[in-house]
Amino acid sequence: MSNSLTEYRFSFGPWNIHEGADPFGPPVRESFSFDEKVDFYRNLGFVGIQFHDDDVVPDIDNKTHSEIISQTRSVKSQLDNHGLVTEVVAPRLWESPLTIDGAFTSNSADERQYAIERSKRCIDIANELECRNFVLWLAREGTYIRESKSSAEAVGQILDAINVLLDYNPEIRILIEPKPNEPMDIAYIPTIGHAIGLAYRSTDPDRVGGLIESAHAILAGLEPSDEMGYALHHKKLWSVHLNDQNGLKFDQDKAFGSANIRRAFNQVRVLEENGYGRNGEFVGLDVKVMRTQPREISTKHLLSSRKTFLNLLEKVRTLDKKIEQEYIAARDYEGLDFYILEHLLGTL
Ligand code: 3MF
Ligand code: MG
Repeated sequence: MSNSLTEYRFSFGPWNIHEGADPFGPPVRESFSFDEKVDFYRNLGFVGIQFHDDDVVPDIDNKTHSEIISQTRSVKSQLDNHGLVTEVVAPRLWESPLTIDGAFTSNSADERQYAIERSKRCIDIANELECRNFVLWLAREGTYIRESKSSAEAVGQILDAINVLLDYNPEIRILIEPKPNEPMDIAYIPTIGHAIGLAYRSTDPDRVGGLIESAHAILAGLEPSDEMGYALHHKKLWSVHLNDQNGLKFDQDKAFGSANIRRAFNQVRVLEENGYGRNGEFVGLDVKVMRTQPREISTKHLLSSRKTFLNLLEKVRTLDKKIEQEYIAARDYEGLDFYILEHLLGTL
């Protein structure tokens, strides 16, 4: 690893600019069009774009293969014109009437087949966008009641699907984005440990890794920076969705650092200290603006999350390693704890 400082590159998905609907209320802001969203990126300090397949090709299930490719090419040239690159593409496997009972783990063979075909189309899109990163958020791969499926069999079905997709395109890398609890009651692949276990069991372990979203780790009752450390050790942390979460509630996607600044500091710390970003990984965000925010200023959560990352990066880089090591050597973790707090507060 060279001694030069990592120049982090940031990404977000178009769904991060949204209309404020939640399960209990309708949209409160007019939509921005896809073109308007693309125009925002550079001004907000972002060069990477995260996609769902149907962000690129709306109504994808009713399009022919050649329509999918030509629509993707037009988005590619739009991105080129803006100096944007595609970080990841993910098949939106949780909205179709054919995935109500799960995608790769549906109890219907036809529905499982649909999920595979849809994922292949998504890989074709990634390929046209010159993107190798295929994200699998296994949204509906779980159960509302345990008795409806066999969990052991379901894990095999997910693994089989991963192997089919690895085989379909020899360039693509699969990034599993684990989440424990939503939209299903319980998910089959709830943590990064589960995801990495599957990676090693696949036909090409070097091409299966993970994406960790802060809030998803917190919702599993885990410490996001340690989850990241686990994946970093395995060289399988290929993307992150930084955000924040106030306790074990619904998936809040709060601005990074807004609920717990020290927890955010430790995420930046583990990324920085383990060379994240040096192989082209992006610092991805997955954040929602508050429902209360007026439309004209409904991208502030993106600006602030990126700035918080950079502010905390400065804190990581300016932490006095010598002092830190002295506290550790003396096993004075009380002293270290307070040193970190004073450093974060700027009261030293
Ligand atoms: C759900 C998520 C998703 C994924 C996205 C890309 C809608 O909690 O975080 O965002 O990040 O589908 O994988
Ligand atoms: Mg996410």
